[in-house]
Amino acid sequence: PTDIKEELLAKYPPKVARKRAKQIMINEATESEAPSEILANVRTIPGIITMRGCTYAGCKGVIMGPTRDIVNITHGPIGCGFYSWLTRRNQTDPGPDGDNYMPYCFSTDMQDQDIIFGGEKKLAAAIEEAYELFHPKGICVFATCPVGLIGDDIHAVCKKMKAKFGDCNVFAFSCEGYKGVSQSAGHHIANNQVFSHLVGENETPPEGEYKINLLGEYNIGGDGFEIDRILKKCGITNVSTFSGNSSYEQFASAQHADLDCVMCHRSINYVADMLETKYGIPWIKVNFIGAESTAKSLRKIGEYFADKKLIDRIEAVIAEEMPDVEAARAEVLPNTEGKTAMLFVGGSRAHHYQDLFSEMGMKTLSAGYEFAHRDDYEGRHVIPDLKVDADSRNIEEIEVEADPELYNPRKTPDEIKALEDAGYKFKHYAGLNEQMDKGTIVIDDLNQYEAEKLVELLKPDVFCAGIKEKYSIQKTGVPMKQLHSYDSGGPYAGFKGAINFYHEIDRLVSSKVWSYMKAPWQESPELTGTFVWE
Ligand code: CFM
Ligand code: HCA
Repeated sequence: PTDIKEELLAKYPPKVARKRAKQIMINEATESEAPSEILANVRTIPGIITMRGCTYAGCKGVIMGPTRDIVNITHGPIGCGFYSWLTRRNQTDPGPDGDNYMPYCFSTDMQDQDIIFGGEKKLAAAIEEAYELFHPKGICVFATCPVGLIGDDIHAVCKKMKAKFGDCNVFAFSCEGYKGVSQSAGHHIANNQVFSHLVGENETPPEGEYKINLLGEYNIGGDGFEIDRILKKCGITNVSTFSGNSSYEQFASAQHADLDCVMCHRSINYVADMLETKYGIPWIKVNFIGAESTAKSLRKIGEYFADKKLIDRIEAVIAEEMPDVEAARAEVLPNTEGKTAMLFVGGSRAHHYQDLFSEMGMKTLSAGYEFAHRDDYEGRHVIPDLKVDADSRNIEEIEVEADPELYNPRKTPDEIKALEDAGYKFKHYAGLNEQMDKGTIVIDDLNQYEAEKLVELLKPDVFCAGIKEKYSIQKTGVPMKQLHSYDSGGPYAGFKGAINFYHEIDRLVSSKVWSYMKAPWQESPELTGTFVWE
């Protein structure tokens, strides 16, 4: 692996190589006493073709994109709104008469004259038009790069419109694309605003027993539907998902849950902390990617509520669901066992999907995140040591205190301690490195050049990443699976999702088509020619 690291760096100028060297790590797993740090959440070096997206994408597309009954208006040139319009395959189920604005792409469609003379009037008119047409519960406005550059005051416009309407919550996000080093800053900006403008608004507690919130699940390819099916079967009430298949009311009711379950640690862990501080809701890390992980997560929820009725029901559900999973696993194992994978996805999936691959007997050779932070690699214990630089300082940390009326610790300190003494872990995430084998290669903010080089050197049986990587990887003759949009597939979460994933990966790694990727002249030298420059 050390040679591979050197090969990846060999072509870079010395300064670039020095920086990239800190973002490429030969995993020491847990054996080393002082595992080395990885450099993460820092700017991409200009000129490098990164896999990352922008802050606006993380705010508008990722966090707010899946909410169906808020009108999300992009204040900016049309490309920003268009790109972030359902390309993520976030699904929603409004029911027979629920509002759903997701099929619309709302934008102020800024033109040159708006950049020169200012876009506030156009924005106010767009908000007004949306209000007249739909009378939604909420309207959100998202800043794109030019908005920040020309200085439109989107918050003032929203405040004015909110006061004017009286019955519509209008607020804005300063999520200009350049605001942070990646999508991650956009998550933070979005979550802070949802927390300050929306959570806690609905005073009536929802019906149901064993109330949880699912934080950091975005219903891509219907993952959230499958998780909700399982939770419901277990008798667990999901008060609100942040933000897959979400609605205005769900966000507004989140304070009524008794446990927060965090799926995607990167995009939302700080919301779990804020919900605990303000309302007294404890949080745990869960993972519904992988059948074993799903069972484990359900048991963890059961243990928290510590009610025999719930625990028995969870066991019954697992017992009922697992035989189909095992049958599918037995079917694919002869084809998948011993095969290898690489996973480079945004912030969580590069970790979570390793569970599915291990269930199939497949080994992860190399993995990394586009934009996660050190805690997502090394575990939450590094959080106090994280470097605060100019870029991270740019992202507002909101001050949260216990709510004078609504703060209600769900468990007494003694109850928490009893659970912890029995090995139960609150607020705990060990990160990706710990789970990966010693000697595997962990790479932060992988780029196009390194991706191709890695594939050339290690020839994985499947490479997982996003749309920008898809075709360049396939051209090397290695099957590529998108772990963002799932191509056209999914769900892959929960029990049924695991079955889908096993079959999909079996199809990819067993197909012969990839061995025909060489062009005829690459196979037969008599067809090659030399280009001569006259
Ligand atoms: Fe969390 Fe996500 Fe991900 Fe993410 Fe994303 Fe996504 Fe992703 Mo694409 S919230 S970090 S910003 S799990 S959109 S649903 S697939 S990069 S790994
Ligand atoms: C985003 C969204 C994205 C992009 C996926 C991809 C998603 O980061 O803006 O590159 O294929 O999941 O849709 O991560």
